[in-house]
Amino acid sequence: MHTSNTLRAALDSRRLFTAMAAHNPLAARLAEEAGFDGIWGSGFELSASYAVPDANILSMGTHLEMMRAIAATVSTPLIADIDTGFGNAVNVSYIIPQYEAAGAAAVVMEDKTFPKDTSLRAQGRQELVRIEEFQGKIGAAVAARRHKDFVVIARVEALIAGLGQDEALRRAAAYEEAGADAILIHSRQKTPDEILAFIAAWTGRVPLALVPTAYPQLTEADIAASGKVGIVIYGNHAIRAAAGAMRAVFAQIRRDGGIQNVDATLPAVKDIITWQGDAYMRAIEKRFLR
Ligand code: SPV
Ligand code: MG
Repeated sequence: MHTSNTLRAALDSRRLFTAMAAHNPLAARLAEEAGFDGIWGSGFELSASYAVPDANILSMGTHLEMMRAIAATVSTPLIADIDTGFGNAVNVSYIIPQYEAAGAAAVVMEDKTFPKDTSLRAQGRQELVRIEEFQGKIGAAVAARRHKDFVVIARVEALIAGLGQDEALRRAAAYEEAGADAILIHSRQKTPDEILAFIAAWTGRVPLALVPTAYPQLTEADIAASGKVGIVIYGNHAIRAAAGAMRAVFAQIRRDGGIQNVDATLPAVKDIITWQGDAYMRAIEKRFLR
């Protein structure tokens, strides 16, 4: 079974699907081990791991290669963040089969102009394309998929751009009409009110997807209770955990003048060896090395 079948079945079941961000295969493996239903192939995380802003500084090829590496490592569905689709509807037609071939189960494409600016930055440059143009990009994505269950998620940035609920609802309905399988509605308000108002007003057939980074008080139980949200994406918790932990450990080693105190606080080298997939390699050795 292809991972897009798994994701499609989860969406059809209306059970909440949980996706954790990953910027490399190790993070994806740990997320899978922790019990998340899938992986979010976050552009923000990958950009941060290259120490550049999440503003189409990295090429599509860099993101695609990371998606290939992640999909080769985990067996849970990978939802690839393709930003604005790296161009117009023509570009989208060409990249969707590449993301499918890389092993993604879904893409999320947002209705901003290329090059985008990141959504959660205060005073970011948030410019949206015309509704008709984005409908064309969704149509191109849907027509280009090779596997019928590959999931195309349209992301509405109207609330991020400060254009209000009416514009967000108008865009979401237009994107559903163009063939989107789900609508990701994004908000950077510090309380969930804006998102809850959108959910209450949403009368479309397709499920919604949320990224509750800015309003972390909204739990999975709250989200599931709405009955309209199919996916919750934790957008940046892998890179924040990793960056925070590295910073603290590096500072302590400098303070202590050595690794004598931090050592016991870190995962053991044998843990890393396990997460590298050592057991798999040893089984191959045993079977084939003569
Ligand atoms: C990402 O993780 O790259 C996202 C989510 O697109 S956000 O950063 O909140 O825009
Ligand atoms: Mg992104």
